Amino acid sequence: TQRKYRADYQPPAYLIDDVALDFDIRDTGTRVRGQYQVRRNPDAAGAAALQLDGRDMQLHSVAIDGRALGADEYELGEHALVIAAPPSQFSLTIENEIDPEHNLALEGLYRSGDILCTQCEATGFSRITYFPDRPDVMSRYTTRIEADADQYPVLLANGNCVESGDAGAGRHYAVFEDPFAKPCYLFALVAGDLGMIRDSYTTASGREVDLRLYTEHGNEDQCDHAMASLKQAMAWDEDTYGLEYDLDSYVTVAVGSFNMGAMENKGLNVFNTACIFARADTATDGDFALVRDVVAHEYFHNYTGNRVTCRDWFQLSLKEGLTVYREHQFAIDQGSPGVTRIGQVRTIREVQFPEDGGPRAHPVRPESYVEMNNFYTITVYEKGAEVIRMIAQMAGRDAFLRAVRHYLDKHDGQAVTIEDFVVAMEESTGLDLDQFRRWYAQAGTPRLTLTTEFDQNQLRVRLTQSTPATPDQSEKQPFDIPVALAMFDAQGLPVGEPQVLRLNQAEQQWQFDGFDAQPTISALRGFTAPVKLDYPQSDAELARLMAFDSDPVSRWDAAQALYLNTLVADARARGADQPPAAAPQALFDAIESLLATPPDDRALLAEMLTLPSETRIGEQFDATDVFAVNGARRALKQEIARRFTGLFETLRDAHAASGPYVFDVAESGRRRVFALALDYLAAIDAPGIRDHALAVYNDADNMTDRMAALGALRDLTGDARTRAMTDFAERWADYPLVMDKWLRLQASTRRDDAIAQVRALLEDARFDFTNPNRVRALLGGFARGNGEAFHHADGQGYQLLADEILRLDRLNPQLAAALAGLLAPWRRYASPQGTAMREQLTRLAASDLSANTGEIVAAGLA
Ligand code: HT7
Ligand code: ZN
Repeated sequence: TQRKYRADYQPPAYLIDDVALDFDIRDTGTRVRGQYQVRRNPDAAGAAALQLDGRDMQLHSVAIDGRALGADEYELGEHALVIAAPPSQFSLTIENEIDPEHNLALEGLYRSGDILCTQCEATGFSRITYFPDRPDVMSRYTTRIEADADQYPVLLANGNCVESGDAGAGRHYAVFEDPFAKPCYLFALVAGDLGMIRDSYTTASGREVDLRLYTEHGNEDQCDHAMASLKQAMAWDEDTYGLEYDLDSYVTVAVGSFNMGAMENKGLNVFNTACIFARADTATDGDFALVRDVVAHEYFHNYTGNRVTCRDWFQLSLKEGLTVYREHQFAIDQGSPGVTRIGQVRTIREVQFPEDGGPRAHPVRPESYVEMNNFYTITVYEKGAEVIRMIAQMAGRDAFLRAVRHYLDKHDGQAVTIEDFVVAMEESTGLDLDQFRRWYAQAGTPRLTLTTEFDQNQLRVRLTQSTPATPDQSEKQPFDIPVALAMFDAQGLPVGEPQVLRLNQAEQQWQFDGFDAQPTISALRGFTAPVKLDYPQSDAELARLMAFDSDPVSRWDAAQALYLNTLVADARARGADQPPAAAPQALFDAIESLLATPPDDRALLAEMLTLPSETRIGEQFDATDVFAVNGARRALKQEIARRFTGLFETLRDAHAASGPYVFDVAESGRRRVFALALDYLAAIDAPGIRDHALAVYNDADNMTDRMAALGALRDLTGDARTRAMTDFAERWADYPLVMDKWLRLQASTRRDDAIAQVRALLEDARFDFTNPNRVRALLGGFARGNGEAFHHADGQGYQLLADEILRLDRLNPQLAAALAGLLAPWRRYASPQGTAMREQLTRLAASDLSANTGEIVAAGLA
């Protein structure tokens, strides 16, 4: 396996304008016949060999302009077929055979239950046929599928069905034409016996689009929310960007075995059922929001990704950063903008910052990779979206929307680079993004410090920035960073206008005049840049901002900072075997006044009462002492619960369900507060809480309240817990996605024999090692959700994970590599944990690993 470098990009030697694919699906294997119209690329210099990528398949024949080539006329390797000097224009025919029934990597053509489906991004097409598997080769596709009519009554591929009929011997066929040229990673094929729901959408210009959503029979009643979300997304893209859908049909297929959330294949999206199914009794509010946002995300790709695509995979954030940004704006427009943004900020801080500070740190536009599948990262996606958000902020909303239109018009039908995008932004908005481009090139999270001086009615604000070294990048240049700032007086009234300071040097100073008294500063409001801000504020100042900052994100942030002050001090004390540090009265006073005058947005109240996660607390240390951090967080939670028991009971009762389930901002906000109150009461095993939670579990008409009850009961031993968990497992035995919730609960329960419990579940019939959703629920639920067992000093948690990574790597390297990512940042953990994690990485490194897992393990040990 070779490392690929961005700097080595060469245009393809040959272009393929038209592709005709013929799939003959049989129980024994699938025969693929591809006919390609190939021509020399006039823009390519140098060698004229035609490289066709391909692996894990059997080649039958190769022909040029109808003449079969002898084996000495091409070179067949493990990963490619090379024709040394073909004509400058010709028709190439390739016949090969693939084996979808035994494809557990879930790339290329594979089986998921009753469905045969494809996953081609990033390089899965080269598991289907020999082809230049790179996004800058764009072709028009015609696809013919033939299969048994009973076993596969539904046949689908990209574009419009132009012909279908009987193929004799109980078989049938269908032919599809996609009028848009596309890269092969957007190719899709589905065959199966499927149920379907159908709707239609009339575009702004009056075209009718046929909307169909397929899934295995019996699940149709879990698909309505996804369909409604699709129509919302279509309308939003028209209203916001003036973008109308461009084909006559938009087809979605939900499959149970899928490595990621969903795939935006042109006109034929394939989804993980976890990102489609949502019914009140089976899915939580969080699931409903996830489905809505992923459906919208894949739809938005139709322009940002499909109509304008990436030149090479180093440019992945071109489509993903922009599409995540569009998804974020869409989600914000669905209601509760503050709380939606808080969720986005939390993801950056709790997932992206650790990646950016660990062994796998890489720029939004990476410079090199071994296995592209390892680079579908939170940095490329979410930091990429934050970078776009900064451009949008600097340009202003309307100018930004116009600039995106300019980019899409200018590059329609092309495969382009992030640089092309930035140039289009500059051309349209007039912004100078010269220095700003460093956000794409430099890895690592900038650290800002803010200090103030107040003297004779004048406030001086000084900001500094520095970015720690990351693998392969020791020296960092200053970033161009927008830092929003507002000031408040002691009564909470704004002083002056909010400002956006632009920090673009290592150190800068600003002066503000005309103050009667020193104001309280609200800095980095709304999280204007993905940076860590070091601005020590007193508990009193934070309590003030928490009470009256006009920006909900900053109110929440002030609450988080207030909690963090205590949690960090306490974790530090515990880590040094000193007596625990007590929380200040200011913190309890702030909670009291929050409960006395809560914000109207109930979800915001819940957010403000939620303590920073263990990960966020751990991020404040160079090396985390997991037990000290967990201990500090648990102690503060219990202290708050003890002091406000009565108020939490009142809160719980005032926010209990009073009617049938509805998924909207008000109702889901109410349910969040209800769950939060249960959680606090359970933290101290408050009198009556077990029976109360069991009653909630029994009476709920929806999964959100049921999960709130189970979450509260999870760590409370006793009859109520056993009864609820047993009932849950029996009631939902036939719903794999619901059973994933159960697996997660089991794996994350605090108990002395947690590891034995996980090992037993790995053998349980309800678990399936070949299904990524099950694996993520059980092993992800354990490693991420059960800190004390996973990080137990005896290292058994790490050993369990490494055992399973080794087993999984032989079946599904993509998934195994993702799990290996949990061990890679061992340096971030204090010993003995850090050393024990490294031992398991070393053990993995000594094994015969896939390129995927090998790359992650090597990065961890570098
Ligand atoms: N563009 C899609 C990425 C994706 C993917 C990548 C690697 C392997 C499997 C995959 N499934 C989907 C998803 C998206 O960002 O919309
Ligand atoms: Zn995407």
